[in-house]
Amino acid sequence: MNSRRIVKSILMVLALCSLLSSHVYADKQPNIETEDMWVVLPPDVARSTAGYGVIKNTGTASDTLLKIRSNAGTVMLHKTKIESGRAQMIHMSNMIITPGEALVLEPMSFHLMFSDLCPIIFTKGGRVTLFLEFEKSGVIEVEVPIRSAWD
Ligand SMILES: [Cu+2]
Repeated sequence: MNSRRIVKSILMVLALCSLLSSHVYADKQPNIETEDMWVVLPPDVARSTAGYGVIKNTGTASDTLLKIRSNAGTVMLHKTKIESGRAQMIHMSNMIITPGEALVLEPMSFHLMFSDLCPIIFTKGGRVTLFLEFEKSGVIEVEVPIRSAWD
């Protein structure tokens, strides 16, 4: 190999590297983070309870929340809607979170609805493990404290 051919092949490798790295840089990704998540400690007679907090996307691409599971019973994403003076809860089968946006879970709005409660887990000071399944980010596991609504 003469020196000109060596220089040429080095230049080709460099060009290829910069192409690859610019591709990685341009590849947009979602980044899901949770904040202040908590579950309401239900009264002994209750069959359901709610969970609140913030699920945000700090990445550069949208992601869709497809499913939520927990170790403490069935959990669904609900939205409370006021219709002719009455509060109704709507099951949201999925939810798109765009970059820089957050799904805010709070009373009278979006919330996690737990049913078929596992009584061993729903104790004061207990924790619920949530599995948030996203289209691109995959399954995100979050440990969520159980608190009394009056604390
Ligand atoms: Cu609900």
